Amino acid sequence: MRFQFPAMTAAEAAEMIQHDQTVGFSGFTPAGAPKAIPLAIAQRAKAEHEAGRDFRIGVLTGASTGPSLDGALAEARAISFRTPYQSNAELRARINERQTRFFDMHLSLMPQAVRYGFLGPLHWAVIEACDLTSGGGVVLTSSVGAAPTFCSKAEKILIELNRYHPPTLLGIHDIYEPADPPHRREIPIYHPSDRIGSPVVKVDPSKIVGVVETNLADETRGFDQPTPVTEKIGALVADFLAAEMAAGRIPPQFLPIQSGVGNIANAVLGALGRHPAIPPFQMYTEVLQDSVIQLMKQERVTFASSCSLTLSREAMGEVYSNLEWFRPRILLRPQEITNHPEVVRRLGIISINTAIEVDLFGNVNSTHIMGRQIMNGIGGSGDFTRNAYISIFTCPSTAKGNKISTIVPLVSHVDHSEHSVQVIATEWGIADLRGRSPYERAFLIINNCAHPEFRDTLREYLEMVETGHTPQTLCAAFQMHEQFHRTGDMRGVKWAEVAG
Ligand code: 0RQ
Repeated sequence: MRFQFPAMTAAEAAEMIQHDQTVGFSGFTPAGAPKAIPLAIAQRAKAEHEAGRDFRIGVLTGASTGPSLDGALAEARAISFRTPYQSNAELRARINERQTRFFDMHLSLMPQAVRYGFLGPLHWAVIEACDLTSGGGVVLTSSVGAAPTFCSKAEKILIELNRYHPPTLLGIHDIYEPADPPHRREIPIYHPSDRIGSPVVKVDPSKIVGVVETNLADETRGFDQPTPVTEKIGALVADFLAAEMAAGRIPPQFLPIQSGVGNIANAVLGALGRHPAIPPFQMYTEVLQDSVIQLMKQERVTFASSCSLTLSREAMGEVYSNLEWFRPRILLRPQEITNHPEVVRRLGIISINTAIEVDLFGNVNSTHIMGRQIMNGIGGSGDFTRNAYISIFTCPSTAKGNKISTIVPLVSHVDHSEHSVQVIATEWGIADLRGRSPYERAFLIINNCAHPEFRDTLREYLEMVETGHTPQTLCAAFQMHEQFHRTGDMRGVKWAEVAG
């Protein structure tokens, strides 16, 4: 028997949401994000604006979403504030022109910030589900994100019942919300595959005020073909981890891997999967991309705990048509659990994330272009990096046709400090910063990771001072960035002119 919830159209659902309210949407990456209701809210906002009325809402999600959510609402200028992560070009533009207030948060902290009331009242939860069980449980779709917290804290709930996702997904989710202090206990995950919660989000049925039926695929973007640079970085990271194992610093059964989003992450996983010295391994991660599905089929990845299935339509089709095979191999959990510092530290995760720029001392900028324009956000990279067994950052050594060095004297924005970052990998090599002083780190990074065209310039930077624990020259530290602003090219900086 099913609960009888009012069926309605997306437009009718959107009508209920009022200007200035805060809405928590399910979804973590475009996986599992509602599509029809946010599109209808965007249309409503446009109509309100045309009628001369203000209409903007606060938007909370798990991480990024797809074009029907962040894209449409940003295009309609309907987002007053947004957290914790985004990756949509339209929304990025609104944020950088300060039309939308964005605050960049560690993903693991977002659900508890909602529960603690730090983000104000939550008026609505809009949740994509593949089924509503007779017991009053919501069966989520391809991600969990912060949906359980949104459901428990929101005043009212709207469900997008998306028939694209099979109801047989029941059992793939593991829903667990920690108690709040002073009653919080340990999170009882001792292996990536430990199941600790419920397969459904249990909600108060009286809060569900509408159900909108849809049949829509996730709006996940495909991947670019690997390039020589991404392939090289992948191979170097795989060789580095194999050497760590050979040296006895990674146990013979290996350790669980967390890997960020994007093409480099895909290439690294592919290389790990192919490496003859690396045994089949497990993932304890937040985003599961196509490469992991292929590695599971080859039995190179034996289990994956994730927050989302961020898969191309083809890979998703493969999982759904072989769900019984994948079911014992995949668990989807809330971001508060996938990214929880306690669990990351306990399991001994090897974290692999992408940097925008890295400085000579190991500080990493993952979020800002030239210190000012936000790209996406910190996402889960900080949750993992700070607590990892080995924390690795990857990036190409240059950007914009070699005009930008991603290795700089001082990062223009700090997301991950030198105290958390252990290993840097570019297409030129690996800098293992563990146990190295700032001065030693600087030479390792220049010699192993910087593009050859920038190495002399960076060495000259270090030679400007002979004392100090960290050889930094404040008046010159951003000279490469400054020159890029002036000329569009970081190459050929003359330090003497600056120092003089
Ligand atoms: O610009 O798009 O105009 O060509 O930045 O760079 O090399 O395509 O890299 O798509 O893998 O993204 C860090 C942003 C990398 C991403 C970041 C320019 C470059 C290009 C993008 P164009 P690439 P990717 C998991 C964990 C933070 C959060 C995180 C990210 C564009 O990986 O958001 O890891 N990570 N979370 O040309 C100026 C530089 C530049 C630069 C690159 N130094 N200066 N421009 N670019 N370096 C995710 C979740 O938590 C959900």
